[in-house]
Amino acid sequence: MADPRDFVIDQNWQGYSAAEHAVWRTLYRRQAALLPGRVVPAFLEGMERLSVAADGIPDFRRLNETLRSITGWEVVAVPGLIPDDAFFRLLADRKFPSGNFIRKPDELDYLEEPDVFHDVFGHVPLLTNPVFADFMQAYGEAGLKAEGGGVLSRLARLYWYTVEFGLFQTADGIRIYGAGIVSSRSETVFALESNSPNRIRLDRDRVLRTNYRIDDFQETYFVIDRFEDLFETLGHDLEVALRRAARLSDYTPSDVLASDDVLFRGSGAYAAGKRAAAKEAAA
Ligand code: HBI
Ligand code: FE
Repeated sequence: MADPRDFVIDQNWQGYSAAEHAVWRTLYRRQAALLPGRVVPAFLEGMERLSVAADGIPDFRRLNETLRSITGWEVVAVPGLIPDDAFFRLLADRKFPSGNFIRKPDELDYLEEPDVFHDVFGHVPLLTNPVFADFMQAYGEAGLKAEGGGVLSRLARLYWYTVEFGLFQTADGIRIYGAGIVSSRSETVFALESNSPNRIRLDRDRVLRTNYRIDDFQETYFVIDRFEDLFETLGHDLEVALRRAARLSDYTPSDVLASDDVLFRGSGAYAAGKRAAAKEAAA
């Protein structure tokens, strides 16, 4: 088992350049203008309580003083993606690993590895919500258990379609809460306003069988009504469900099933356009 302490590094907050703080401010201002009315209220409350800084990349030591006092979570710096077991161990200990680097000014909208803007701006505000905070810890514990069983890829789908790309049905309409959406200007608009993707009520066992795309907007988003729904995905014999999902066939990211509770049936036009363009380029 990898020792998470081998991956945790000093944030070296003093080491950020003025240009790096400026990248944060640009991204922050874009999202702060876009999110009201589009993100769940709990996220905006978290942003305010943490004052996830408009003025530059936050110093984790200061951020953690506040975060620890609210839910006992803290942010720790890591150099990039870390092994699954170390990732889960940290979550189980209420430590959220954040990349300490920030994207370059010429890649504001797309990057492959999670940077400090995705990790802190995207993930940390909801860690002030007690139910979401407990879910994240429980997910880490479930991950540690799943490692032995060879079913981790299925559990990762649950994280992907909730923590990273989840939508939330509120009395005022659909809102975003997944960090991958919240930290992306283009996907914030796409996930809510495009006619292309499907929006389907979250069903844990269905999601465990559903492949996802890491290179483009999602073709299907799954919708919850309350953060308690997330917590419940980890009960109901999760380990049995993971083994079953690993035996059964996978669904593609665009499949819509007869058993789905479909809130919005997407046209699929965005993904179809991308596929046609790729074919053209290859021909
Ligand atoms: N490491 N830094 C970092 N951030 C992640 O989100 C992450 C990781 N390692 C593994 C991992 N995620 C996945 O296994 C989970 O998404 C399931
Ligand atoms: Fe993330």
